[in-house]
Amino acid sequence: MKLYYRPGACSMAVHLLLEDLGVDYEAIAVSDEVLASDEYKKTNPRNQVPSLATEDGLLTESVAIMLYLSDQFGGNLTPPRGTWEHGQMMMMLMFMASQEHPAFAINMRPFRWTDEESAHAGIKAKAEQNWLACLTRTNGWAEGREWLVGDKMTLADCLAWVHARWGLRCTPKTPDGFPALWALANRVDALPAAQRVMAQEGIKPLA
Ligand SMILES: N[C@@H](CCC(=O)N[C@@H](CS)C(=O)NCC(=O)O)C(=O)O
Repeated sequence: MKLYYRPGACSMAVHLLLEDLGVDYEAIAVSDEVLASDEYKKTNPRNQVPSLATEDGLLTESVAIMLYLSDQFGGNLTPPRGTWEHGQMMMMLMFMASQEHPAFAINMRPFRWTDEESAHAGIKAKAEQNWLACLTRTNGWAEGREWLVGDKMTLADCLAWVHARWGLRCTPKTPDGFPALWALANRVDALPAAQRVMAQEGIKPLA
């Protein structure tokens, strides 16, 4: 399998799962140039990461890739299907992927939502408000617990780790504004699998 990634992007959650599973894979860093190319559209039609190339074909969408890998290889990061814990994990993953992530993306690149330059600052500000509201919800889930779901780490923690790091680029930053989420991110960061992922991606550990 090949994982197409960019350092610190949402692909890092998939990368962490691959390392945790201990399966055979190759991680391919996608440069700015390759990401923008027509050729790369064959790997990801939206010119984004992650994409996972498998023997059966290509998969995109971080949550779909993580669930596919968990179904294929098992591992310890997914509660059994049909349990309350699985439902909770899915709720959190879908929330982070469909609401939290877009809020951050719109804040970072308002020019993708309008060509009207005068509107960019307003869109940016509103998106940051939305992002912070989303982090408030995620932080609430993390309060008073070691992991987001039940008493074990799940895929939800993998994605929360990545988003908590993105929150270092907004105000208030994650450590000050969202301490429970930050503590969770630090717990994930300290895991040997996460340390290996960061070493491969050239990302600085939090501590
Ligand atoms: N819904 C997609 C979102 C993918 C996405 O937005 N990827 C970002 C990195 S986190 C990306 O490739 N950004 C580069 C770009 O859009 O130019 C998923 O969860 O996989």
